[in-house]
Amino acid sequence: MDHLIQAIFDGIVDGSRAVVTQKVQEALDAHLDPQTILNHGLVDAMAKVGQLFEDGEYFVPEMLVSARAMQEGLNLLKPHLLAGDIKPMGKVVAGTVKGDLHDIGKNLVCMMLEGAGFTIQDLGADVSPDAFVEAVRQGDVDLVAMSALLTTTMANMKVTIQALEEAGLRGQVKVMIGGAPVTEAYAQQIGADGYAPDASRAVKLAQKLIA
Ligand code: B1M
Repeated sequence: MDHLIQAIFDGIVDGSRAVVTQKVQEALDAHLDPQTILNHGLVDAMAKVGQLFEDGEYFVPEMLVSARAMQEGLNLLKPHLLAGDIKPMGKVVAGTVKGDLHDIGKNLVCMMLEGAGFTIQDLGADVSPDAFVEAVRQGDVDLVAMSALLTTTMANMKVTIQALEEAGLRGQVKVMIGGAPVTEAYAQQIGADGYAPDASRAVKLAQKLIA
């Protein structure tokens, strides 16, 4: 079974959508745990891609094809990550903040939240503070979930919280944040209600925040 996980890992690193699709399907057919496929096949491989980029071996095009391969794998895994007996939870407005195009982590968080019964309004990537404010203004939102992967775009989480305050909407919603450069201390510093380091802890945090 390990050879399948290794093949998925290699498929992501090589940016081969065909290999990833085929091997994820084979792993599912072989009844491998979807969480194991996700964490060791897909997520670990993207960390490796990041390392290769840092080492100057990969450039943006390589990161992009790996990201596309990863998204294919995630799409296949999605139905298997959703819990069987879902009870309806609150509504989440999610997005990657302005200036930031990294959406895989945010997609994964949305997927897991959906699996836990939350209704998701996914605003996508490069989402302006105004777009978050407008979505909250439309009503019925319990939680705003913001993702950032760049140290340069993290600051837009703070700007978005300020925009919610200025619009008089901050009191109506909880705000949670995450993404590789984000920390608990940063969440406290900018007045977010919580921070989660990964998608499964994002689900636990969301449940806690709206309880
Ligand atoms: Co970019 N990139 N990238 N990139 N990229 C990083 C983030 C980087 C760390 C790579 C590196 O140097 N090692 C680096 C950032 C450095 C920094 O700021 N400190 C970087 C850079 C520099 C850049 C560009 C500036 C490169 C350039 O143009 N010179 C550029 C910026 C573009 C922009 O956004 N304006 C850029 C572009 C890209 C691509 C477009 C090519 C592509 C993204 C494609 C896409 O997302 N559709 C890309 C990729 C793929 C990466 C890496 C390799 C992988 C990111 C990823 O998808 N990881 C990344 C290196 C790395 O992270 N090791 C890198 C997998 C994903 C599942 O993990 O997103 O961390 P992650 O999400 C996790 C947690 O963080 C958490 O849960 C998720 C699941 O466990 N989480 C949350 C995320 N959001 C959350 C929200 C929550 C809670 C938890 O609550 C709301």
